[in-house]
Order: sequence, then C-alpha cells, then structure tokens
Amino acid sequence: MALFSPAAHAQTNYDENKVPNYELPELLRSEAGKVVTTTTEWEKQRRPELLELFREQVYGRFPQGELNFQTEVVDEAAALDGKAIRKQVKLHFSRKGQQHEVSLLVYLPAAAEKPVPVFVGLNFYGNHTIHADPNILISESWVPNNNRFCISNNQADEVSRGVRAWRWPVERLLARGYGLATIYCGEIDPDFDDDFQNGIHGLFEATKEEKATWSTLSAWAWGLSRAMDYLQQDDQVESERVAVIGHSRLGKAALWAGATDERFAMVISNDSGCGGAALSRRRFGETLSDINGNFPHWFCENFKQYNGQEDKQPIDQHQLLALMAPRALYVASAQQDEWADPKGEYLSLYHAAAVYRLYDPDVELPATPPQVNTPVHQVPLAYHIRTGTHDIVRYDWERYMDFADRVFE
Ligand code: GTR
Repeated sequence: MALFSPAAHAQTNYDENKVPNYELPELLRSEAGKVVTTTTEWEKQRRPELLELFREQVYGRFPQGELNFQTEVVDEAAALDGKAIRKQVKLHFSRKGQQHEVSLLVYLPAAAEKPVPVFVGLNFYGNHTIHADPNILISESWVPNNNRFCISNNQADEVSRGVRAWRWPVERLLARGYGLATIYCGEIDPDFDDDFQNGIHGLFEATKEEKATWSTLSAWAWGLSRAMDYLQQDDQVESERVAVIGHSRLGKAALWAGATDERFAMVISNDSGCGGAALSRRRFGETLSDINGNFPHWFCENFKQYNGQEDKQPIDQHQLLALMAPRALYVASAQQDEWADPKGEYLSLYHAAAVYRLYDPDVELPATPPQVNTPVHQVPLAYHIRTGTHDIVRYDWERYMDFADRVFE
C-alpha cells in the first residue's frame, strides 16, 4: 500500500520544454455548444453541468440513502493558557442500526467579543497531532504508520501528540482573530484502498457498480460539509465567513468541498497538485496514471479511463476552480514541489478567472506566475509560490490570513 509521496518514476516530466501542446476544454461554452456570457447562464446551466461532469468523471458521488446525523459537544473548555475556547464535537452518524462517529476539534479566540471567521480543514494523522494540548481526544480510528511520528500498528497514542504542530499555527490564528476547526480525515474515510468497507462508507451497503461511483476524496469533502453544518449551529462562529483549507490530498478534498458546498465563503488549496488545482493536460510531475495507480480509492472508477489519456477528459482542473466563483479562492504552491506542478496550479487559476470576470470585469491576474515569495492578492483571487518543499508552513498561513483579512474586512 503506497501511502505517502511515492517517488517519481523515470517517465515523470519535470522539463517545461517537454510539456505537450494541449487544448483546454472551454469553460464558457456549454456541452450543447452555447456560449455563456452572463452569471445567470453560468449559474443555471454551465456550472451545474460542470459540477456533474466532475462528479461523474473525477471525484465520484457520495453514497445515496438516508443517514441520521447528530452533533454533540463533548468538551468545551478554556485552553491554551486562556487564549482559546476549545470545543470537541462528536458528529454521530447512524443508518439501519449501525453507527459511525467523527470528532471535530474547534479552537476559538477567547478574547473575541463577537462571532469569528473560521478556517476549517482536515488533518492527516489525528486531531491530537495538530497541537500539544493534552486534552485533545486521540482518535481510535486507523491511522497511517509513520516512523517519524512514532505511529505504529495503525493506532495513534500519546506519543504522537503535537507531532504535526508546525502545520497548524493555532495561537497565531487565534491572535489574528480567527478560529480553527479540524477533523482527522481517516475518521471520515481511512486513506487506504479498503473497497469502501470502513469509515462513513461502511454504513452503506452497495453493489460493485455503485461502489465504482464512490471515492475517498468525495467522502472527505462531504465530511467538511458536515463540519460546516456544525459551525452553522455554533453562535460563536461567523458561519458566512468560513474558509475551507487543505494541503495536498486534503487540498484536493478542500477544493471539491468548495465546489459542492457554496456555504464556504473562501477556498484554499495548498500544494494540491494533480487532481487538485493543477491542469492535468500538462502532464508535468504527477500524472493521472501515477495518482490512480498509487491511490485507486481517491477518485471514482471513471477517472481511471483517462490514465495516459488526459486530452480525452471532458474537463480540466481550471473548470473545478471556476466552480468557486464568485467566492474567494486562494491557490498556493511551493517552489520545490514540482510533483504538484506549481506552474500548472497557477495557470489553472489564471484560466478560471474568466468565470470570475462574469461577476466583475475587473478581475485580472498576470499571465505568468509571480516570483517566489511575492503573493498576488487580487480579491477574490490569490496565489503565491513560496520557497521550500511540499508542506504547509507558517508563511502559507500568514498569507492566507492576510488575504482573509481583506476578503472578510
Ligand atoms: C502524494 C500524491 C500527491 C499528494 C501527496 C500528499 O503521494 O502523489 O498527489 O496528494 O501525496 O497528499 O501529500
């Protein structure tokens, strides 16, 4: 089971001169050939059409059928030396006598006098890894083994508390007036190819054909929407100002959540790469055969037919980004993260801007990517490429907060 960053193989292209010629599918022309010129045509016709293409061909569907859902705040306390209010919320799901539980961790600034905007995103190894706070509940779900984080037997324990804190600058968020909400992705759906037996999928029985329409990414995105359901009930949260964020595979999930759930006012893709922000047709770095081969459960079965056939896809990722319009959208890359194709991530955003222009003709992005560590913040669109490797670090978060300050001012 390949879990993290499989090494690029010999065919991987990292040479800009070898990027093949490609033609992107048109954003503003309906499948029936009609040119889209107004926001109404976009919203009523083209947007739903593209959303359905992504659902059918790429990210898959969420299982259909009744599901009971309840939230329960199991912990609410002052935390982080009085700087935070910590809440832990159980999301209880049940269906036909079977139960499934997911734990949402929320930190809100204790000093806030009114509801606050919140960043919500999934984490890779368990809520307890994002901060050393001794009271964060430890997930009992399957977690990926990782020597560096002292996780073995696919089970988390005290030893891994706080091991990923560098990715989650909780105190900085609180100091800048933001809240943070996070869920361990594996509680929604564990990140391995389990024929959808576990996680939320485990509550549904399905035929092989139905399962072919499911995917882990779509389950993760669905989980982010359930977090949003809770945030809407919490009167200390300003739920019209929630930014959905994710790094890498979880950035792909954040994008799909942003596309399918318009309650997210801002969407942030950090190094999401192939199947996320990057244009697939460029075939630079990770390709569709790489990703479908290494992670057969991330996307739906239909997506696999485009392995080595990128030009046959009816969509490309600029059309996914366009589904966020007119909401705020931030795409970020890292210079040494060539596997994720930084240039392809930028171009995708650049092309998506055409839909934003239906709402505001002044939306404009430079035709070429900016220099490293020189963010472009053109509300409602933003991009940066920072020095360094595939990661989400303090620099990224500070820029997201700078942008959010402007979007939410
Ligand atoms: C890699 C995968 C990328 C990215 C990354 C991650 O192995 O090829 O698409 O999702 O994992 O999630 O860190």
